[in-house]
Amino acid sequence: MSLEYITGQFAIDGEFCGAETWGSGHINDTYRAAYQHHGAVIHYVHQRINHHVFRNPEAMMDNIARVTAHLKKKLGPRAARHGLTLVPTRDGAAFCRDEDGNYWRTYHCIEGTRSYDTIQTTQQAFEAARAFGEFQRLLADFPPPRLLETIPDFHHTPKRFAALERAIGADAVHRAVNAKMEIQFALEHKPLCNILLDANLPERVTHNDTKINNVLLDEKTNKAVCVIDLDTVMPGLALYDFGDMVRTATCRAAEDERDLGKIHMEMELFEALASGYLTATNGFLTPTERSLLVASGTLITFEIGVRFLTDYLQGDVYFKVHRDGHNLDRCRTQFRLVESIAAQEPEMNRVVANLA
Ligand code: ADP
Ligand code: GN1
Ligand code: MG
Repeated sequence: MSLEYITGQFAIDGEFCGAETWGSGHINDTYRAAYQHHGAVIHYVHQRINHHVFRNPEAMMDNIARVTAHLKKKLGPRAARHGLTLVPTRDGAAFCRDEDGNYWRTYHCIEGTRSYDTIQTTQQAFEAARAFGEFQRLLADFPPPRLLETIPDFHHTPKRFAALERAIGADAVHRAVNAKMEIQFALEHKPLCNILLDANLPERVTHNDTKINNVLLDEKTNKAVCVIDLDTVMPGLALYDFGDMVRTATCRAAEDERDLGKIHMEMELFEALASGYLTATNGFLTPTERSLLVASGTLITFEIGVRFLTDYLQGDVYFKVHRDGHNLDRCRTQFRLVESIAAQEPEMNRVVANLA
């Protein structure tokens, strides 16, 4: 089995004694493995990289190695718990390949933490946003060369929309008939696509996948400990990150909730989120970026909804699915959330103005 083979490849002292699947990401396969060393049990996180999604895993790992090294320098002694640490292979590389050609990497497991798939408290919203904001701040002086775009045009919403239009046109698996309302919603909201691109915002080093389960919180105190899932750290806009936080940390329902009555943007969670993000990014956000914080929430929620719908129409070729219609269910929650955010935009903007 691949996992057993790779446990021997990394520079880990100790004897492998078992692993469990870990987390609920839609792209990679993550395992938490236990090793015994001098009577103590030490955990490591092994990840099989989805190389259909990340077409250049070597370059992606080079990005991650550079980013984690930069964070380590900036964080100093705090780095062991507040930054991800890659475990090299026995040959000193950042990843290895198994007998099937899959790419694997390993991180130190950050103990005493957990991630949440859904937001539960205002404190969590504040903490997550503070951590992602701090992450951007620490990378504000990231030195050249420019990071590779691990997925080109990842948040280029007009191109995401064009991909949807092609999927509707092709209707490869004859599902368009099941998604008439969602297709109509998408087409009606097409003008949203250019909000951020038209604003001439500064390029920064950003995370690009700031959903709430991509930050580890302390199990006991709920304080943010570490930003994880660095595969899409690359040049981007600060608001891609804030937008995805609004998407995943202001609504208590799951991304794939079937009861759309549960999908609401909650002002209290938004206020905590904006407060956490502004606390950390005060020194560098421009007035234009600040003025588009709320709009970024609408946009990114729409964009991810468009991506789920595209994948549904293409036959579930990108995101992991666990039931029939899973991507359509996810698309529906996103589009409902777009409506909820859009309806509350004026009040959300007042909240931001008061915080500033
Ligand atoms: P994916 O790309 O599939 O989303 P992630 O890198 O987000 O994978 O990891 C999946 C889950 O594994 C996370 O949500 C988190 O709960 C857990 N995890 C990942 N890295 C670590 C780590 N270094 N220490 C502890 N838990 C981790
Ligand atoms: C994926 O890997 P994960 O589960 O953190 C996706 C994000 C989406 C998200 C939707 C590389 O994130 O872009 O916003 O699912 N990651 C990639 O839940 O496509
Ligand atoms: Mg993840």
